[in-house]
Amino acid sequence: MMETSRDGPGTLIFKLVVSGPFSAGKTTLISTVAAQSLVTTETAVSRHEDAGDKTATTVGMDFGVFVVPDDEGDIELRLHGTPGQERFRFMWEILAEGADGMVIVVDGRDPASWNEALGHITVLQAAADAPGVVAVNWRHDEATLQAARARFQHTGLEVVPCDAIDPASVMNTLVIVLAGALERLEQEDASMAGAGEWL
Ligand SMILES: Nc1nc2c(ncn2[C@@H]2O[C@H](COP(=O)(O)OP(=O)(O)O)[C@@H](O)[C@H]2O)c(=O)[nH]1
Ligand SMILES: [Mg+2]
Repeated sequence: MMETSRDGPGTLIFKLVVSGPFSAGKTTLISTVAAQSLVTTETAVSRHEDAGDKTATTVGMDFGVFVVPDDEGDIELRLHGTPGQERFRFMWEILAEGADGMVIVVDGRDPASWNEALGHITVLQAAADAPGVVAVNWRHDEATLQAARARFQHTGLEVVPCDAIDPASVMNTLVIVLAGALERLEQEDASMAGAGEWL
């Protein structure tokens, strides 16, 4: 059941989960479009973690709101970023509950990490029947996108190129997810209307 709701006159609210492997660009993607509202739990990377040159990591979650102006009232996308590491799996399930859409961020330079992304998708799709995309960050030339499409095809998620640091690119990605979520909403409205006839 969708948790989407009109919050007073005008604003339509969607819950989107942003997931994907460690360092793929989740926090970056959210902060690119939701910097003003960003709540993040970045902390120094502990020495036990293989972090490369990354100096901060997410231990909890990121949260940010991106508002899409719409003729019929604003559409508010509430972006919930999950911590990437497997030990935070329980958080993925909590954050996915009631989600209207998902964005799986992957590193196009590192196909080996896509298996981990597939694991995230399995957990998220079990927790929430929601549309979404695989956003290929960093490198997304045609060959990379083709490889990603082959790897993620069975998930039903659309594979899209995305630059997590580029607002226009992130907005494009979010609009694709939003379109899927709106389509679901219309389908549910239609089936609700059908159910109403029983009353
Ligand atoms: N140049 C560039 N840097 C990026 C991009 N996406 C992420 N980064 C950087 O890569 C590092 C890891 O990204 P982050 O968003 O923290 O990954 P997360 O673990 O998935 O949240 C950070 O230092 C980011 O600033 C991108 O599209 N372009
Ligand atoms: Mg992060």
